[in-house]
Amino acid sequence: MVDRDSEMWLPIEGEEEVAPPAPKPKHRRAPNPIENGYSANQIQVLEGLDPVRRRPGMYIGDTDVNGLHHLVTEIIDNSVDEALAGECNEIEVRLGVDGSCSVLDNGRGIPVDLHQSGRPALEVVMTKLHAGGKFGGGGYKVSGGLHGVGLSVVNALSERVEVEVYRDRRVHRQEYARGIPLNELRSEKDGGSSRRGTLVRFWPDPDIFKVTQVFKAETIGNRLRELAFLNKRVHFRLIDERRDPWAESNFYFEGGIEAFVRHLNRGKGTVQARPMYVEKEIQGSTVEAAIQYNGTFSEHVLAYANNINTVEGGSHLTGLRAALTATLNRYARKAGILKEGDQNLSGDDVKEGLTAVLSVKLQEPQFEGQTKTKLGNSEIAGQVSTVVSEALNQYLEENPGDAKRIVEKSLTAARARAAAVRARELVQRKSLLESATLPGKLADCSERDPDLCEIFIVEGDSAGGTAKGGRDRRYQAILPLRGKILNVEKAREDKILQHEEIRNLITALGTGVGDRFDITRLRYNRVVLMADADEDGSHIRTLLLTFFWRHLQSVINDGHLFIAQPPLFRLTLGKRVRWCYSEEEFRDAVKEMGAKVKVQRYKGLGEMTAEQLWDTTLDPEKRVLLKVEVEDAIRADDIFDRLMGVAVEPRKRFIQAYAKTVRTLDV
Ligand code: 0RA
Repeated sequence: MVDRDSEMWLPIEGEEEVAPPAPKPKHRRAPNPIENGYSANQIQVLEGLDPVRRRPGMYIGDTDVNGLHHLVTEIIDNSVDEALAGECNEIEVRLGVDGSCSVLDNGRGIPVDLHQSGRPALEVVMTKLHAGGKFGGGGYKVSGGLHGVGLSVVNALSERVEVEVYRDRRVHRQEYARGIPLNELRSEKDGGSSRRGTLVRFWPDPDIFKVTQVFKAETIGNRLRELAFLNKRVHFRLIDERRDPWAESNFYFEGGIEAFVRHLNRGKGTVQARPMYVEKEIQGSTVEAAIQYNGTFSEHVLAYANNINTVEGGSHLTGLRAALTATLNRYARKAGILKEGDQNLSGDDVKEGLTAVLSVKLQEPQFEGQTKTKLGNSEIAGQVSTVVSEALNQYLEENPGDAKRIVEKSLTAARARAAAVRARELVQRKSLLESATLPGKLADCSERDPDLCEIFIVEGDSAGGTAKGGRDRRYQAILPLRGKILNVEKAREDKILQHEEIRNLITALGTGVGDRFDITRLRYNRVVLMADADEDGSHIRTLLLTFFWRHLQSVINDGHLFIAQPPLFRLTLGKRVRWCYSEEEFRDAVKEMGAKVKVQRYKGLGEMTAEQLWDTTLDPEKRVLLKVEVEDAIRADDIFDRLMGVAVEPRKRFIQAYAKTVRTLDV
């Protein structure tokens, strides 16, 4: 496997293939702005895409790095639609030194014949809103509903786009600038080649995007890997021409989401030798599911509808869970593992150590919810449940050893859960009562409006003392934690909730935990982790991050979690004082201030006075907080597994690599 960009991901033996080296690039000129005037016809076209240029956020979310990558996704999704139609099995993405991104597929090619408007279909697709995927009557059986407007949106937001369509031994070309055709569609013989497909190359418009030269190979590679899992036997390739030598990654999975589940479970110990896997068409939908229990206590279920990660869940996920619980209970009764009088396993009992990927493809997906990532189609619940129940039942019958281990794991979970309920009640009951039962170590703020409040979670009592002295007590609370908190990746929920430091933390935050977690009860708008700038501090920070990720995820997702940045050095020259927050800044400052400068290195928060801590780290006017953002939930899970989980070997390397790049904590 060639996947040099992301060493986070290890190859799966035999699953990813190495493709032949990519051909040399043709030389490309830089994009030109619009050179000439345009005809009446083209003005109309401009009007068609004008809303996109005026309000890009409506179409691609934002005009930041995320929006930029959204463009790439839009283009790739069109090619994936073609693969869904069974017409394409190779998709290649290239990132050019000239700031371009190209997507090439070997599908049927965008139609080039005349549309009823009198213009070539390709031009209409590129220049009219909503003329995307379902264009031309033929359309697709299934299509990623979220991204329907694709090509024209990218065209509108690009300084330049070049399209080539290979069909009927001819190449058809057209270029555009900010959505306007620069010329008529041209067509010529394809030099004897009978290839077919579509090539779209675009240069994002610097007038629209805050940044343009920043396509992230890792972000795009992660999406391609996910798509390769979800669309088995389609080759995905990423070529980063900006690197020297070029970096090429290939993603191809014969086993589809079965390989995905193996991938998610690697290094976690298995309960089942191999995943249960099924793919079946039912009433016009395709249901594909892979399930494998591992040796951990966490649940990891990913649900997709038409390749879109439905993070808010929906009817398909309901169907999967119903099937899992019902089938395991039925089997456990039949096999005599559950006896008469024993309670049934609950939905929660069968979650422990569960890794599952569910992918449905359906005709007319309805996406609902806040972020349009909840599948609404009610018919799909029954379809998923039917397919999964039947396949899982057969799997259990054929693999009695695995079946027994799964059921017994669920039974153990049931017992542990009963204990956890008791432990949790202790925490919840406390947090329901107001400040009287807040942890004694919490130095709370006087303000009561959560929007205005911040809490600093500080390592150690001594640093806690300094922070208490330095804070603005009106709106800043301090919670000192003694020593290291528990590694939640290695413990069951009941153990976690018995841990005093964790209980203090949950009580102080006010949200509760588990099925009674309620983000609206969060008592502070900003939750700031403040640890020393050394290895110990970074370990503690990671433990805390893991805890938030696994148990209080909305605190992260809703943008409440931050990391404080205490300074590393204090430089003084006469009366001049300068704080430096990184080694780099320090080196530059020393160069600038000269050899006479006095240097003090700060190893811990405790070495600072209260006033210094305020000046450098607490004062909202001067401090720099890093917001914890999760760009890619799959990767985040993976990182935390590796950092904290059972696989010990890669852990150290990660803590080191990761602690340094904790800047934006792009997990
Ligand atoms: C509409 C109809 C047909 C193909 C496509 C669109 C198509 C669009 C894209 C976008 C990127 N790659 C693509 N490949 C195909 C079917 C045309 C036919 O029936 O020949």
